[in-house]
Amino acid sequence: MTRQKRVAAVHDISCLGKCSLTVALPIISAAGIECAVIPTAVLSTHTGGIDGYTFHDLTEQIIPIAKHWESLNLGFDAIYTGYLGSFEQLDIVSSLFDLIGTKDTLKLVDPVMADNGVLYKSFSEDFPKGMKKLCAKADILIPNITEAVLMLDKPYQTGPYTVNYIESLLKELGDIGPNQVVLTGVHYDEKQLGIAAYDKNTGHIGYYFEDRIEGYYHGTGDVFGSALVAAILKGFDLTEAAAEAVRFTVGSIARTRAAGTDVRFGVDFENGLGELSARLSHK
Ligand code: PXL
Repeated sequence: MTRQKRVAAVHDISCLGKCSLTVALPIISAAGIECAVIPTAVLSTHTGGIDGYTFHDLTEQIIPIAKHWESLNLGFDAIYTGYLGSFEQLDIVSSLFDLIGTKDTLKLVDPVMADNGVLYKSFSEDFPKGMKKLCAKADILIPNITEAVLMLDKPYQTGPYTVNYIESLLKELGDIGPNQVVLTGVHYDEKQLGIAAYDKNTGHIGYYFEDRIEGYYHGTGDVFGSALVAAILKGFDLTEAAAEAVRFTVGSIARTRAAGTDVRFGVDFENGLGELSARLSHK
């Protein structure tokens, strides 16, 4: 049997609301991959549409945790970063890549900071510029369209988009540094929504779409990103991995819609974990 893969996931813990570490851990684990965690902050809930949340920054814990891990000589197949708790964490996470990563460690950066044209309220206006610097060190970048345009200093446009617009965004994101980019929220008509996956080395751009389900479902970016990380580590190529992650995310949204629960508290991804695990084990 080959050695079990190990990921370090660097996100906040929103204690309730199903996003960041509380989805990364179960999804990556369901694929048979060890998920070690570095919590960037502890919040009572996420910050999207829920008032009164608590927030405890954990910036000063990151390097001590990483140094302890470094002393244990374990090795990480991937480092997966998401929501960061402060501007200072951008540089700290960048040095974390060097502390616990090697040249063989895949660095996946989801530049979690905005959606639907709006920066999340916990971030200052200069956060996207700092995030762009961190993204320069990523192997795989996973932005949504809002995050992409914020980092490229372009105005936000609502869709449907043109092929030319999406493909030039992908190339400009590749120019920041990563070898591969998966852009979410891509749509060329009102009916379907999906991803575009760009490989800078081959120039190949792959697509995957599913029928759009109306409404805004919280935490789906993290559900998607975690499933993508799992599929990549299971050996799926970039577009195949992103397609698996879209299927899993859309399934989670469909169950939530059918249940009619409050969308602020996350999607029912749990009931798709068995199927995800089975699909990813076929590789
Ligand atoms: O799902 C992204 C996310 C993660 N963590 C926190 C958030 C959000 C989005 O709002 O508020 C704390």
